[in-house]
Amino acid sequence: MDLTAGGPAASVEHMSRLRLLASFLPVLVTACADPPLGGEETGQATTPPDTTPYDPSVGGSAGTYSTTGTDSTPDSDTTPTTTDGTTGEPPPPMCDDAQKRCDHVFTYPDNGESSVDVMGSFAADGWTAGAPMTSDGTNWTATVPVPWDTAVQYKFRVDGSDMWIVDPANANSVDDGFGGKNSLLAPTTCEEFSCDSALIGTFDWRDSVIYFVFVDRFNNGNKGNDKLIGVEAAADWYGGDWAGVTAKIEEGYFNELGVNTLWLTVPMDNTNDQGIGTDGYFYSAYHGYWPSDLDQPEEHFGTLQELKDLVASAHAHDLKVILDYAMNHMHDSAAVYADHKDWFWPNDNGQGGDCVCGAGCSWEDTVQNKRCWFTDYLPDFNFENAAARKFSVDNAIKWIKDTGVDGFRLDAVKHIADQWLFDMRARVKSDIEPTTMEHFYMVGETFTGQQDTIKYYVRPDMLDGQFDFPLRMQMATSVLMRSDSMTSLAGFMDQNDTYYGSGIMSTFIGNHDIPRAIHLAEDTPLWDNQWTDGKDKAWNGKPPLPGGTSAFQRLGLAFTILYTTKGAPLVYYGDEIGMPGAGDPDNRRPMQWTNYSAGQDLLLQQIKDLGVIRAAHSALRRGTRKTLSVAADTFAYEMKDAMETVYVAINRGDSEATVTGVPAGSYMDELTGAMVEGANVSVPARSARILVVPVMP
Ligand SMILES: [Ca+2]
Ligand SMILES: [Ca+2]
Ligand SMILES: [Ca+2]
Repeated sequence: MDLTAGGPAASVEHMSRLRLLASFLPVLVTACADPPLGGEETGQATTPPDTTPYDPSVGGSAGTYSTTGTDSTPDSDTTPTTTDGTTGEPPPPMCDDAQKRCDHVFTYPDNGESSVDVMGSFAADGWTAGAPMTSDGTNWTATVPVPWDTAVQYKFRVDGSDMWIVDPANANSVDDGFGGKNSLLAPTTCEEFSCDSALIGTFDWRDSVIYFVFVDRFNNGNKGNDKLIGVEAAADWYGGDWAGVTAKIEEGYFNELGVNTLWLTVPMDNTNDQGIGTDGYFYSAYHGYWPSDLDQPEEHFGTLQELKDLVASAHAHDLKVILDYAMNHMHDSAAVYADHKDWFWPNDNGQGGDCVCGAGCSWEDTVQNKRCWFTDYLPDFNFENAAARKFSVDNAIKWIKDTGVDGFRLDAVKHIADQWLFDMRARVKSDIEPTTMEHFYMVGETFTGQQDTIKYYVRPDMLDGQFDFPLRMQMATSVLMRSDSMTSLAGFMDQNDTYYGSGIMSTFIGNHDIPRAIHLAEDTPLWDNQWTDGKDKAWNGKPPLPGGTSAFQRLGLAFTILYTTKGAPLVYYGDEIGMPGAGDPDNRRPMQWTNYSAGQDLLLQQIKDLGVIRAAHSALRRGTRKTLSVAADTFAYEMKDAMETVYVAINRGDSEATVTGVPAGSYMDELTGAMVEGANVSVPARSARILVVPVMP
């Protein structure tokens, strides 16, 4: 969505209570007039990036931005904060007993071992992978989610060797089948359980690296389907299409880049009407967020067969495909709106005014922001209405069946009734997964800095994950803009790493709703607010490609962190070459395919290298992160699983620095191929080292 960002971070209790009330809304809605949101024309937003309600793909609206749970030092002039006092933890996730897990702390006395892993029956691959333990000098410990109400057998593996030892502190044991014993943990239950993602299928979505193909702006494979509607070029259709994406798949562009998942813009037929934005410019529906016929493909993008061909080609090239699905609203030219007015909220705030978000109704109120219209020409589905909900979910399921896609990116999730998500997940489980035998990944967009609002939807009966906006904002300040320290980033990540439990978040530095990341990475950042929507330069004073290499190196550092930590990293098309652009629509320029600058070449090569390195090291994708050292400009951490440990040393500074915290030893730097000595690792300016113990031939 985008235009959203709105809504206060409701506590869960708050939200569910309001959801129950929602059907009585027409009489309950009062006080719909929000104060105007300030700052969006200046790029110095004190609230959210953007309120322009013409394009739900436009970057957030209202402000619930905050940095919940971080140790950053907010600047009251630039850091958006919530106006809503609600906080509160999300409820425990919902899942079957078979998926429930209780955290258990395994302990083993530290007698000077170099490493200890706890191995056992607690995980599907438990006896081969296990869990690495960490020592405080007295005891080795590891916190492991163990199956609900199920006995667990385990042993400790010492020094990574074949020496497996029963728990000296646990008298309960059973025969291990090899003439020895396994320690036995009695069945347990717990108040606070987690849910095992219990992924079915052959693809583990923790291994996903996502590339956002903004179809209209990517590659024009068929000039025969081009058709302009006559608005300014930057807001008109450009001509990119599914045939063009397929051509790039077959050229090997994505495989060479090292991504394995494509996110495609909304495929359904959009209106050919133009719509005016609050910036006074007219826009076409090139972005895909003005659907008018959910049963037809967008003719500018091609035919359904061409989309099927794209998916088939992607699969043949080991690429997954996820479709953007925008369920919140339709364009008012849609037949379904004419035929079923009762499936939509009226554009009426009950007080004699409209219910456009940010105008007659509020982006922030958790009842109003479910029913408000993003613009006065985008009727908002009322998914409290079971028939409307079924129509929408049926349609979403049909697109999966018709195209064979592997997942959805779901737009604006906090602007629809929760029940749509519950229904969608249930239908995916009953109608799709038994046939495909692969897990259908659903990642949501909730444009906010509030972690708890984002987390609310990350649960087995709703979403697998969401885009990690809070992480993106902290990365922008600490790595790109350097207005906050790496210490702040480390502190943020230390709590963010586990915040979403077993959810598979998509981590990112750029998307289509915020100005191009390269400009925050310039020696003097083009904006001084990480939340800016960049609209102040979207039409006039459009930024050029930065010269030199420093901005590209800083952006490369941000990607280095994303590619060496957990989550599904997202590359917004063109960010792999640091494409320039201010706010929407300038952040959606046609993809640049040739004539790269030295800085662009350097960044592109680094992204390719990072893809190879991430694929080669399971610890980077699935391991546990631990901060090893941090200072204003430097940051070191380890990523560890039972198979290996990888060390990452970052220096954002403009001169070479010594990064501490890596254990003494000799390492191979996977980025350069150089041999590097620990414990004090020398890292050149604006660069990183990814260190592994070299494998002896
Ligand atoms: Ca075309
Ligand atoms: Ca169309
Ligand atoms: Ca809505």
